[in-house]
Amino acid sequence: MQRIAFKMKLMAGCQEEYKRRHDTIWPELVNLLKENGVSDYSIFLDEETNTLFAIQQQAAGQSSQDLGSNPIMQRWWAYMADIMETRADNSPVSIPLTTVFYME
Ligand code: RM4
Repeated sequence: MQRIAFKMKLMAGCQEEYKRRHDTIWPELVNLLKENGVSDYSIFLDEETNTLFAIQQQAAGQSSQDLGSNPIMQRWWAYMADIMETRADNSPVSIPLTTVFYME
C-alpha cells in the first residue's frame, strides 16, 4: 500500500457544486477506483485559494489520476471540466505532492 497526495484547482465560486457532484459520485466511478486499488480517498478544499488537496491509498501502483484511458473516468473528467482547471483532454491539472512528515 502506498499513500499519495496531489493537488488540483477549483474554479472560483464552484465549491458547493464540486461538493454536490462528489456527494452524488457515480457508483461506477467508485467501483472503477476500487477495482484499481484506490481506497481511503479524501479531497479537502482550501477555501482561500480554491486548491483541492487529495490523498489516497493505492495498492496497484496507480492513482485515480492514472485512470484517464478508462471511458468512465473520461466521462467523469468531462463532467467536471467546467468547474476545474483542466488540460486539453479534460483531465484535471493534478500536481503530485511530496511527503515531508508522517506520524502513525
Ligand atoms: C475529482 C477528480 C479526480 C477523481 C475524483 C473522484 O474531482 O476528477 O480525478 O479521482 O474526482
